[in-house]
Amino acid sequence: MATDAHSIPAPPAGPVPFEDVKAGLATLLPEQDREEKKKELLSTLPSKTGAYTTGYCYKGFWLSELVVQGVAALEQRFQPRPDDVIVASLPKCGTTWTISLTVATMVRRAYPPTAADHPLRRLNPHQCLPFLEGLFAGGEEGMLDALPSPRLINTHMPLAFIPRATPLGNGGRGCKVVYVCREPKDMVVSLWHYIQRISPQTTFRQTFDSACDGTTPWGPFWDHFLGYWGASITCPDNVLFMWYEKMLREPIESVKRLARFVGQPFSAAEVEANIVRDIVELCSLENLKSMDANKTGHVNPHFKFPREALFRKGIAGDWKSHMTMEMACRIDDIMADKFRNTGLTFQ
Ligand code: PAP
Repeated sequence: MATDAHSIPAPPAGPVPFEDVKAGLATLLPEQDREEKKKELLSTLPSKTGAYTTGYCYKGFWLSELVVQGVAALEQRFQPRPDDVIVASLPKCGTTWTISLTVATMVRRAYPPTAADHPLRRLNPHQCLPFLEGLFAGGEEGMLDALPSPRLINTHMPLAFIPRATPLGNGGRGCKVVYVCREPKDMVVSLWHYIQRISPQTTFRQTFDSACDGTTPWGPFWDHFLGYWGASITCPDNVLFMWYEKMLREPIESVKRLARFVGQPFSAAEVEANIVRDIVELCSLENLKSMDANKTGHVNPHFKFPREALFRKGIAGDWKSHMTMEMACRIDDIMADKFRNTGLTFQ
């Protein structure tokens, strides 16, 4: 019997809003297996108890207990597809904004930015895509296999832990990584305000000292930045390096660059129809802040950061109202030392 092609529904094209599909994708490794593996690994790692969590140093990077749980599996087993887009960053460097812009750019055919049912109008941006290390930590990595391509994935992991994301670590075939970094002094200020929401006793000085000694979560910040910076130079088709400050100055150009990078450039007709401007407006701090989905709930079930804490001032230079000259010089000196001869600069 001849197959009627019209009766076969087309497979859903990605990226799909993760929150909408994740319940149907659930898979779990046996709890005991994960707990035992975690204990075994933790006992071998240097640790440091900070203000709201204990960090463990895994291959030079400081990870929380939860993240450590899945890091080895992630490193060994995460196999990106060539059309995956991974949004990577250190916390407080512009993750939520970059996720929003990437989601809005990549789903614009299914959901034009002015659509009333746009995922960013009903979900927190972080709910729109899976958090890579969260899935591996929870034994839920199988969910990734079930997602339609192109997949959009978020991570705070250093590039070293997703080695197959670039052609160098994957026999010549990488995926796409959009990395956003931020001037470290502002990153520290933003991190402190965020930590305060679950740990009000944490002082700015404590957060600052942790950043300077490299032990803030997923740090040291310099090694995190430099891993992706180096790859953006050697593999520019695979890693796009963005600066939060530059995105603030040039939002339209930044979104166009992002769209070209992920292989979905805006047509002249789309630009004419103000689609780029509409995406920038949809993802603006004020607009996202006003959405119900961003006013209630928590970012993740383990650390009870309120979602609304993801949206604060969103400016460059806030460090000036928090740091003494001595503090600012200390970070500037670290940057000068670590970034010397790398070409990485901040304006
Ligand atoms: P995360 O890594 O925990 O997701 P992340 O989104 O990287 O956090 O950082 C939050 C910062 O981005 C906040 O900066 P601030 O504390 O200096 O204000 C937040 O205000 C800012 N931010 C969030 N959304 C946007 C946006 N749409 N536009 C510009 N900045 C934003």
